Amino acid sequence: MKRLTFAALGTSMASAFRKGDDRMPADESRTLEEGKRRRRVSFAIPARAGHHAKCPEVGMSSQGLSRRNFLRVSAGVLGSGLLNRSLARSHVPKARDRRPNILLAIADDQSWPHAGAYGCPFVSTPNFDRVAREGVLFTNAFAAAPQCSPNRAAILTGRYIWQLEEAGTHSSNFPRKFPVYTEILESAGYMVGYTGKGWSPGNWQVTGWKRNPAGYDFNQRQLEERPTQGISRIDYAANFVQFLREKPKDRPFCFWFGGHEPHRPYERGSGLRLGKRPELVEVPGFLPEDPVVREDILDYSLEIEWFDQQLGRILQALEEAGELDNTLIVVTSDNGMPFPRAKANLYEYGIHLPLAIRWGREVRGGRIIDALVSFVDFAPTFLEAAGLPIPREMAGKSLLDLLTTESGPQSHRDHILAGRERHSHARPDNLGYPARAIRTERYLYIWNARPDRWPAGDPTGSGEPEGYHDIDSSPTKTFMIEHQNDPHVRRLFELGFGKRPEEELYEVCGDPFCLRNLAEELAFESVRNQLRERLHNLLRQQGDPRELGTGDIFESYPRYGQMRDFPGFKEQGKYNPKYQR
Ligand SMILES: [Ca+2]
Repeated sequence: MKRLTFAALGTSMASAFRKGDDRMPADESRTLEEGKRRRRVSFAIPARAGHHAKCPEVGMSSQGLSRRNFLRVSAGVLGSGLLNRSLARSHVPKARDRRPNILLAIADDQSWPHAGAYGCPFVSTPNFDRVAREGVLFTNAFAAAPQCSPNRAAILTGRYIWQLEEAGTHSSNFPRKFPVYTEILESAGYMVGYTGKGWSPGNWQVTGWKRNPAGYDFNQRQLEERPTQGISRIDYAANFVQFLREKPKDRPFCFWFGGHEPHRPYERGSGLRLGKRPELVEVPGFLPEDPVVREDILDYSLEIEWFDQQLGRILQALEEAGELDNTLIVVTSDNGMPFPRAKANLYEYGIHLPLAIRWGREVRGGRIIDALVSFVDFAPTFLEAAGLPIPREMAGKSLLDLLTTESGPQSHRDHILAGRERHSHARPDNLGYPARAIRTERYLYIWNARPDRWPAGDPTGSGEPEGYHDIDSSPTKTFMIEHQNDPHVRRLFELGFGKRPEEELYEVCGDPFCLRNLAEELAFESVRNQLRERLHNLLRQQGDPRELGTGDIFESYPRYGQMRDFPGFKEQGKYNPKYQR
């Protein structure tokens, strides 16, 4: 595969991100070239704890860009000739000659800054970067849940997890009654398939589905060799080619490429062994600075690169089939990195995810969009692109206007919502850790509905030595448990593993690692109160059982994954009668 030069651009942008103190509006789309030349970006690439990017100042627009700077940027865009193009073709025509194919490429457990296009210095993702360069790079895309199956269900249904009953909890079942975009497209004549990880983990058969909600299974083809023991044997690209071969020529397709990477377990030391450099790793501020952690992050980054290489092979197959430009391609992840205070947490590194979208000539390429977008927006986007009506039950909002409107400030939504219920079997009686969050451009407000419970799972009682089972087993987790009383680990251990107050508030533009809870600080009282009220109003409107006083129903839902030796209810695949209504 041809080596692309976009990674070099990403690196140069990375230094701009760190130095940048000048801001673009969050809802302003801009060109990558523009970003490169002017060296300005609107989001803070994470730096070590204590090094905080500036938040927008008073007197600037709410998006953080002064009127004067906005005019300068507009002039730059005009000078580049891009604005002229956009005026000539400002909207996608509604009626298309051919219905587009839909390709969703979704990694497993990759946090948002960890792609070359975002300036990450320790991962190389030329194919993600290509999609971003030839399409659009999103800097503020948010999962509906920080866990595999709940967020995947939100993608498929365009609904929030509190609207999905069993599918709102991890590794449960998927009620048959919820319409999913793959099925709507199939009814409209699309051929629908997936390779790798579809809607998972969980049991879809038990509720009457005849196939995985992500599509028909294409997982037969396997690799003869794989670079590490942690990487899946499934040959994603060969399975995609098989899918294309089986597809009748006159039918459009909808395909889900669900990489198993960078989900754990990793082959320990594989990053180092295959030449990754620990000194380039930027350890997020919520993790301790230690070689064990750096090497763990290297193993993670190696798997991100594997996913990206397979994406490259799939793009090549699309090109060879002559379908590249007639395919709406979405590249993203399902939740954040599998480390303490990231995956399964409503903090930035749990729900803020990478996203790039390409769609031939329908979406002008080379732009960065800072607008807030939610994963519940994907299903309506796919349906609208296919010329189909969007069911009323879908809570998301199509991204097509945002993608196809080329000039001027754009807005999509002024907040995103996310939530979590049960993750692993991590507490007595198979209880979960219910929490909800609202994220605006500047703030993240979290409501922990049961602060009496352990957010990462109970420390003991599982019959296993380590505890905290909502954190995936890993060298980093073990290191933090073993060193929890060391001075440089103690506070981070408390943040990642300890109990939390009912309310948390973070000013994420300056605190991307969510280390300083402002919820009890007097200066932020009115911000907290406003966000609290907004969140609860929205949840009430959407019928969230946690808001309506019937939230215990989530504790009743079956879990089909591994059960541990905690006291109380522990029957795999069964409803807990104690919490059924
Ligand atoms: Ca995942």
